[in-house]
Amino acid sequence: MQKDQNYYISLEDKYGAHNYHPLPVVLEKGEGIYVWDTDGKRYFDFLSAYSAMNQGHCHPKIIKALTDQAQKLTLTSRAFYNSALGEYEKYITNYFGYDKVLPMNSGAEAVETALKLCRKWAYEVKGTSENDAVILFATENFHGRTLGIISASTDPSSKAGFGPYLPGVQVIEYNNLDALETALQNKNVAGFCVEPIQGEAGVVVPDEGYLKKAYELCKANNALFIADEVQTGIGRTGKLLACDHEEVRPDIVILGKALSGGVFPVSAVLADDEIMLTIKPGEHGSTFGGNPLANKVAEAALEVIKDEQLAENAQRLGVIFRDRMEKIDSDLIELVRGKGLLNAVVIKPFGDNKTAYDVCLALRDKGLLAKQTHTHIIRFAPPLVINEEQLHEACDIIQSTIEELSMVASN
Ligand code: IF1
Repeated sequence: MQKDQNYYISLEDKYGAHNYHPLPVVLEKGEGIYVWDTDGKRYFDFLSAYSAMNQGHCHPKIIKALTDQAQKLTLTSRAFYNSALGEYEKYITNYFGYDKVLPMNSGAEAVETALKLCRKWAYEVKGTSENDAVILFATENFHGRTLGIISASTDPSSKAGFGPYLPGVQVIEYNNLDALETALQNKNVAGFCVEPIQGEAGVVVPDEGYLKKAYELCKANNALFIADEVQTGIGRTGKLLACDHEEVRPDIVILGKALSGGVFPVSAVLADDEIMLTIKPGEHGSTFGGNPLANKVAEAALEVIKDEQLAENAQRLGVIFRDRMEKIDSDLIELVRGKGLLNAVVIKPFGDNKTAYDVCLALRDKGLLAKQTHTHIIRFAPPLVINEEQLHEACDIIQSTIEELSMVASN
């Protein structure tokens, strides 16, 4: 018997932690760029689970890798070798051009792993005295929800009420090279952890050349450039990694989300031997890190990105999307920004204090799902498998929704 959406929503309200405030829609099925709610209504998915679904929902090749491996061996722990890990490690290190990979599960775990590697490298290679390492982060950063990571947050909703915080963390202004150069004068700085484009901050794209110059400043001061590509990586911004737009090869690359095509929690840290081998046996790990299921799923997910040229598709369609948004004749739109198919539209408050959330509700009613961030910004990030015709159809929905709300607001 078909249950109405409030049945599902009330269950979550009664039995689940209230750590989210989801848009009121209950999804039951996903395929490619579409999701369906429990009433069978179809939506364009323009959030892609925060860029985890670059390959589209339930991609057959990735699902096959999952189901095949699930019948054989799902987990051994790293107490023993397994036949899938070495081949995956060879595949992903060749794919991205690094000596080694440290496999983890969530993005936050991979970020924490990168920070531990950075500190270890500082003490064992750079020669920083024990417990004096400092790692730089950018204002408005988002790297996950662990106590270590939120110690670097400048967002009260991520940080407040969870103290005390991790020492050895310093925040500098994003997209400000002078601030970075000044901070690097402190020889205890071990590294700079940064998003090439800030996702949660609202798809904030730094000035052209920022990443390249930031990397050079880190190298000039014997500090590691750590790129958090959890959201921007795996083709999302129109290149395999967002750092590729400036031909920057980070010392440490952090991957997650679409590394598995949204099928399974898989994350990874890539680095060369000088950094990676500072962690010795027994000094770091995880029960599920490098499990056979994750290895096969991630390999398939990465193959799909290359085979279907999804980064190139994101690059081409991103230009079309931003052009479509910029052509919408509405004073609701303050600005449009992004790279590839990671884009955001900044909405001016309208009507009686209506915000981007109200636009998302209206978009939902018209069959397109997107989510606001920081009240006035709507992130638009469809799966990279979207084609030009589907993109225009989705843009038509966004355009008509915004034009109709503009009319209401102006009355
Ligand atoms: C939430 C945000 C996005 C990330 C970057 C690491 C992680 C994330 C650049 C951690 C995760 C997710 C987390 C999720 C919502 C979503 C999010 F709004 F929180 F900030 F995408 F922008 N680095 N981002 O974006 O990866 O541990 O989640 O696998 O926590 O609400 P994770």
